Amino acid sequence: MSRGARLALVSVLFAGAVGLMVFAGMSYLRRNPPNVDYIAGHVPGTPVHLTLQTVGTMGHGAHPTWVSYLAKAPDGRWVHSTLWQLPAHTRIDVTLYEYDGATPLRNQTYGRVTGVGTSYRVNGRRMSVIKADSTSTGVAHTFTVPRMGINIPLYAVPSSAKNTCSVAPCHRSTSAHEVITFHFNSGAPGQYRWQCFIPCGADWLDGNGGPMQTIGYMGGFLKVSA
Ligand SMILES: [Cu+2]
Repeated sequence: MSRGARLALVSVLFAGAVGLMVFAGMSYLRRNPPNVDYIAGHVPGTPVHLTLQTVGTMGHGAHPTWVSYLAKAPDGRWVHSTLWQLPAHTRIDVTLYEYDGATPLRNQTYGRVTGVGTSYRVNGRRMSVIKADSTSTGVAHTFTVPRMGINIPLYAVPSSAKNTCSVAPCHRSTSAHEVITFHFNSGAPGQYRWQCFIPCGADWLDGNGGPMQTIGYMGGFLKVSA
């Protein structure tokens, strides 16, 4: 084989290897959690019940130590996903079971309830702001949808709680939790980014890496369509 032919062969093999690596990387990045569908079976004009939970550690899967959201699908299964398909112009009644402890607020703004009128309740009690002036109680996470002007601080389980949950999905009957309820209108069709704004990615730079940057854990999309 001539020198030129060998060079060409090596180039082709190298390009092939690079292509494979790029493909593998892209398919890794494309690997999204499943959509949770609240549109199929929805009766127009009736509210959608969106039941969520936040956990301090997933306890299994790709990242067992990460904090996470989970959603209860209409069939009652807990799904590890933050991509939720919602019908447009519909009242969304949210019940969120919060199982995690507090992370100090870096900005008191995220302790304020906005965008859901006076509907916000913690364990049935109406509140409009959660002050996180100590590390024993306060805010665990937020549910924030910037384009809708929604910020929901999630009241934390106190650090004195004994029966804390470490493996998701957590259960109300066995683990310490807070119940947060509110409602909002899904509005016009669109993809609405939502995320937690408490830097809860422990062990990452400023708490903003890992679960804070990964769809399926501390952020996702409200996929609103007609
Ligand atoms: Cu969080």
